[in-house]
Amino acid sequence: MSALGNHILVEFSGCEPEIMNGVSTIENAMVEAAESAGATVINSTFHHFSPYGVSGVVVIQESHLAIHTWPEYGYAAVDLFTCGDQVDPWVSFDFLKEAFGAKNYSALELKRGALKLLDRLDFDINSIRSEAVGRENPQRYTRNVWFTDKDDDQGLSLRYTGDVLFDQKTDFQRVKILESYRYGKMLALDNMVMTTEKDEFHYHEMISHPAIFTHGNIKNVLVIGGGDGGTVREILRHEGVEKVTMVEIDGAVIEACKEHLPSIASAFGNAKLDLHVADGIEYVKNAAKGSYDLLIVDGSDPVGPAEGLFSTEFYQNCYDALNDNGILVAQGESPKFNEGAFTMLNSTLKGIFGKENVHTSLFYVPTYPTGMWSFQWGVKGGQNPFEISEKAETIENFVDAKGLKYYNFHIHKASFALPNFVKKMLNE
Ligand code: SPD
Repeated sequence: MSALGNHILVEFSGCEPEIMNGVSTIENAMVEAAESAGATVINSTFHHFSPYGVSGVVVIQESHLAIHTWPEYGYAAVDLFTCGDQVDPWVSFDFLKEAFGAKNYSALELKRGALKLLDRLDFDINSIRSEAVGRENPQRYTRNVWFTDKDDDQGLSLRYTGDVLFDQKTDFQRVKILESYRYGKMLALDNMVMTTEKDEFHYHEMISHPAIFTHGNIKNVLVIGGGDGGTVREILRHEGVEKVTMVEIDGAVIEACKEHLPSIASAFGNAKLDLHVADGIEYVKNAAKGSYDLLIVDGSDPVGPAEGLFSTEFYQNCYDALNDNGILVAQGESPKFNEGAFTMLNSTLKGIFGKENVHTSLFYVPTYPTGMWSFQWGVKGGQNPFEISEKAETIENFVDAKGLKYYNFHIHKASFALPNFVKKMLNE
């Protein structure tokens, strides 16, 4: 042995940009590359940068493996540093070349700690080792992988296990199910959080019960989107509801949630549910006029397949599909995260339903960026969501009987009270 360590500086290029931007794929590959060379992994930490790029390091008992990627160039700069003669960094090199699908590569090998230049010091390594045995961390290594839902300036990050339970690029979007430490399993579409096991009830109770109680006699419901199933689960808690038609554009979302989020996707077998995997925008366009008591738009954010769910034409068709007492509830974005979409939807609805017939409810969703989210309503029969005092007892009985965790009579009223800055944004 002529040196303490062997250090290879690697250039991988011609790699798939998608792979170069996948923080968990890269972390898994780096950990496996270390293990395949016979290294002992101590810890790994990986970070995804906005808008793209990954950096990370795997600390091994025999030194480290590190990486920095530039997906926009299909390029990764990789450092493979091992010491001793039991671990060969070239094994890790071969593994990563395959894992990243690198079309081109080069490597510079350096010997570190040339023994010719070092003097061995005299100290008792054996007693130091035996003392250290008692201090060993029973956990071999921990992973530090984060998922971030973000725009250019702000975001919400959740640490997750690093394992992706479902990952499919469909004709419409990238559908993923991950397991976060704090919020349980989570559905993400195009890397935006849609719902999580631990806080889904905030959203699903507030998208459904306030409108059902405000109306008082909902029988026929149309849900556009809502592929995770949480919205139809809540609607179907109401015995008076006779039929729910749900139109979700992406069948993969339904299947992924049935398999991995069964507590949310629990109503897909309900006999009152008429489920269509189809384009909701087209469905509403062709719906018979005056058919529905309640129309809920449970779409994702206004990018990708949900962009059309924020258009004037779509909401005019929703208006037409509602009967004279019908209520529309639309996923209304955030006044703190998507100010543009939030205000534009509000003015679109006011243009169609009339200023007095549009109401905004605010509620908290800890796993959506900024935590502050909205539903925006258009009412055709002049119902006022504030005027429900005589239904207080009915609501509280329902809340108790069904074990609701977010919605109650006071939350109903409070959610329509808007902070001054929001009123100003909406010219109210
Ligand atoms: N950024 C999140 C927007 C909310 C989208 N809908 C969530 C689906 C829950 N059923």
